[in-house]
Amino acid sequence: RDSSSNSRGALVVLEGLDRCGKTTQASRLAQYLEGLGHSVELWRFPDRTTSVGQMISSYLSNESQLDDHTIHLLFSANRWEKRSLMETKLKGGTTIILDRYSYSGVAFSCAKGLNFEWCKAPEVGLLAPDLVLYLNISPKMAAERKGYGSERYEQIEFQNQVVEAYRDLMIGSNWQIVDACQPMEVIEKELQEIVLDCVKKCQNGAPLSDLWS
Ligand code: 2DT
Repeated sequence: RDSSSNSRGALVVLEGLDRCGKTTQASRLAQYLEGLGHSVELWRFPDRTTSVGQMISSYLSNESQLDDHTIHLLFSANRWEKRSLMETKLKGGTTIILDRYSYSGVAFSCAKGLNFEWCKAPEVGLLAPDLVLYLNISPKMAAERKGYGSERYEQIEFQNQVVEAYRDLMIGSNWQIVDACQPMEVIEKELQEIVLDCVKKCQNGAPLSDLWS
């Protein structure tokens, strides 16, 4: 692995609907990079281990009710509380594979009818990812997968709204769209190629930047 002083890790985000296969693919990606000798960590948002994360978790499992704006800001706070650690890790050469990020924050809150710009505002200044991978699946296909329907947002009409919001976020972006209905191994290979290329670019000193600023 390249350990020159200005070599940094990559921030790689996986996004998509519930049951699109993000979590599986994120952990496979991390294993793959580790196997190549890269320093890599697998993160996810919401990070349910913090006290903010525990409030989010109880909301998601319908154990508590919160105003839509309030939960939006909690999701955002949950990212802000990890920002400095994230920066330290990346600058120290560790690549972070991230299962959901600000885009989920905006997409899910917009799907409830909150204003797009209002939703983006608290995310400004978080670290911008080097790569966003969107695992593309229709709400109908996702709903047919095992384990669907146990949490608050896992309803097909709502997921249709989420897709619309993700589409707004994709406009003018350079997200990589991957067909999430392909066999798992095919998706895995496709992701490996894209991510490895990104990791190499970041090693060569591409600077970190901020989200939406
Ligand atoms: P998981 O099933 O992936 O743990 O996600 N969500 C997520 C939001 O509404 N806002 C956010 O900022 C984030 C990160 C997506 C739990 C659910 O929480 C939603 C699904």
